[in-house]
Amino acid sequence: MFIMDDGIRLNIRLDMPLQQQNARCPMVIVIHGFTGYMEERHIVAVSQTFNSMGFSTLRAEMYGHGASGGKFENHTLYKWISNILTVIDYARKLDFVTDLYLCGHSQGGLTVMLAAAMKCDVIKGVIPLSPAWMIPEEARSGIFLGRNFDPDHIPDALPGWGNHGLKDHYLRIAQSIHVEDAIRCYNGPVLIIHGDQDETVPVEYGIKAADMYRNSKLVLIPGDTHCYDHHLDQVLRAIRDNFPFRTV
Ligand code: FER
Repeated sequence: MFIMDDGIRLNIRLDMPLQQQNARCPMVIVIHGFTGYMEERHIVAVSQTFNSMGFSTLRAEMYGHGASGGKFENHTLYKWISNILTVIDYARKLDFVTDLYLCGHSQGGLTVMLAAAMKCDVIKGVIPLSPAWMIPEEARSGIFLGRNFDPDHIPDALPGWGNHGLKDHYLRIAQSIHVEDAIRCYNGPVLIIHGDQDETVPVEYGIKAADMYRNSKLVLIPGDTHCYDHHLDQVLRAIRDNFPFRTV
């Protein structure tokens, strides 16, 4: 199913709770990471876990990803922010939805951290999974996908870096984002889950974010990687046991 964000179609998928008690239920919006999509193993598993807990889920694919519109090379964090704000407004207008939560993995985790601050009046809790909130800081210091560049002279294209060429706008926009401000602005419950062998987003970022949020809980998954190759079951259990911070 598609919704539009200012001319860009966004691919979304609604799943209802497995055993619905009432006509109305809470909802979790679930966002994939950089190069990700809604059918990734860990995104599906997390979404199904929420469904088993009595939540509806709305998985959404962001600009340049999955079946949504836009080219990968043109995606930026501002476009993703615009997309998720549109998804949030769509979810709010569904008449069966009670409380609204955000969950995102990696770059999607960063996106939900930023969006929660912007929509702190409507978002009841946030679950950032291995959130890639070092992206803006690294963009300012000249690191992108583990490689160095001159942060004061960003090349027009970021060529030959895997299959994932990106326009310079990605980094220029990333440089302008200050995640600490968003962390300070959100007072609701924040459950952060992070594998301590994450090869993409150092676990220190999960630890630091949990420390900075006013109302947070951190669950580290010993031995696990960025996409939970070894202990996805522990990630799902952490969600079940600690959902901010058990409301249903
Ligand atoms: C980066 C490091 C990590 C980066 C993106 C990521 C675009 C995100 C990874 C993910 O979402 O899985 O330097 O730059």
